Amino acid sequence: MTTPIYYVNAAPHLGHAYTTIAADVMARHHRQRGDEVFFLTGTDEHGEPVADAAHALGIEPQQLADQNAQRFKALAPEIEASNDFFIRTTDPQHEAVVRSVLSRVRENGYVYEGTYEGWYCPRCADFKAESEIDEGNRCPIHHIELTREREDNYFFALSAFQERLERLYSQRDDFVAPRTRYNEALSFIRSGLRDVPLTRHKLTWGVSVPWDPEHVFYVWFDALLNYYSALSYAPAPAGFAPDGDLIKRLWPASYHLIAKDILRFHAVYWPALLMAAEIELPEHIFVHGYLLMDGEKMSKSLGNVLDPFAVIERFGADALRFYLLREVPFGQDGSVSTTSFELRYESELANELGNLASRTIGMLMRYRDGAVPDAELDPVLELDFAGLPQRVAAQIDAAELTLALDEIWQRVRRLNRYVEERAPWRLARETDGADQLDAVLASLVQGLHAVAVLLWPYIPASTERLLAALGSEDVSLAGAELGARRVEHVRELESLFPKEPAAGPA
Ligand code: ME8
Repeated sequence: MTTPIYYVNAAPHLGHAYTTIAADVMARHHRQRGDEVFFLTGTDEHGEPVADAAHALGIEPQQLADQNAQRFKALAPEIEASNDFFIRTTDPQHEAVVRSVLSRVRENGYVYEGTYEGWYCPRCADFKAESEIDEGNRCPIHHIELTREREDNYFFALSAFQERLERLYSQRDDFVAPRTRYNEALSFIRSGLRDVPLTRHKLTWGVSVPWDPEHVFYVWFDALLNYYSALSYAPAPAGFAPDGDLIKRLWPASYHLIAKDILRFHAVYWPALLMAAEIELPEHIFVHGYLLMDGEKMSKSLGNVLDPFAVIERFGADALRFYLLREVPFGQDGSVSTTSFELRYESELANELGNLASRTIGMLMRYRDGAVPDAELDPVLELDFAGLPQRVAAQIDAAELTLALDEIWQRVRRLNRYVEERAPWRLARETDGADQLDAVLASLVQGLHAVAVLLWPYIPASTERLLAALGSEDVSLAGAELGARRVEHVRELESLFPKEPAAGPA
């Protein structure tokens, strides 16, 4: 499971946090299923975006890279990302893999010398096709004027892979998801592939080309190879054989998660490059949309960023994770704002989940001293929960992280309705209500346990607190079947989502 590696030309922002959070949800979900998971993220440190930003600050690119890589590295635990490794493309081990793989591509006959001329966006580090250019000769993403570049380069013979890529897409219709992105990549391929520069002559900030040290590799080829190179030197995660070869064990990657801005690099260049190097292709590329503020893609260069650190400081990382995956249908673009964040926090996390947990535990304490009655579960609830873990898993396998969350959230709401319908406080007053009250309390707490396990990938810290109060630490997905793991006793729980969280800027 991988995220893009982020440029270190500025500090991390919410867009970066978003992809890493989504990848983390998937990584945790697969760990819950008992799958062997290696979750990779990191920073992309070479190329023009970083060199230009450093020069503007009057410092060396390496210095800027060191500063900002630390900030990206620090973001991961802040957002509760459980990544197994953090790669930096200035790691010498990564650079060595780049040189050796790209030399193999050359030995295989896919590299030649030529002259490139075209319109270039230094912020994207990308040459733009005529059809992509905005009015005023501007970059459609960064809105800056494009520069005309003419350079003697080594080229990668992308066009040699036209047929093989078309075949790949026709044989594997789940190679890119969602479908709109699959279609977009395929139509780019069908429109006719042109060869692309593999090296840059004018730049010095990059991995030097072993057969011609006057050149550095074009940053995208260096960057894409991170997914592969990391496995050659990352330490084995806990539970893996300590001296095992991670490439043999884990390659090909199961899921590359990206946003749509870098689709072409991942869905076209990357498989072609791997074919040229005779390396197995990844299984899936999952593509999400943009977080928008004021209708624009949030980005460092546009300056319209919502600071994830500030949000986390006040509301906690779980609240941010939940909000992003709930508010923006995963795969589509969606607007985010502090107003809608606060609304969801209060109405859903505090009033729905928080209340469900506190009233369920509160009633068990009040009526049964915290002991969960050993009663038959209510068949009505059993029906409502039947097949839920399987449905959630199927949604996540289809890159539907928001729909999966909604499946779970409907059960949170169902349990709250169940409390209202069965009114345990009334049963407690009735002289012959004890058996019924037992059944209602037992059913409720088992339902709460099931949703806590299912929500764990999304909101790990709060569900771990909740599960601890239910006397259970096991988060494996099998425990999300209603009643699969009996809760016997509950303990007091401090409010999961306080209504007045720590004040501060958000
Ligand atoms: O492109 N909405 O790095 P980058 C959603 N280094 N996601 C967003 C976002 C937004 N507003 N802004 C950024 C690069 N992202 C290259 C990648 S990979 C081999 C090299 C996320 O720092 C999203 O995942 O510009 C997007 O694809 C990525 O950050 C781009 O990060």
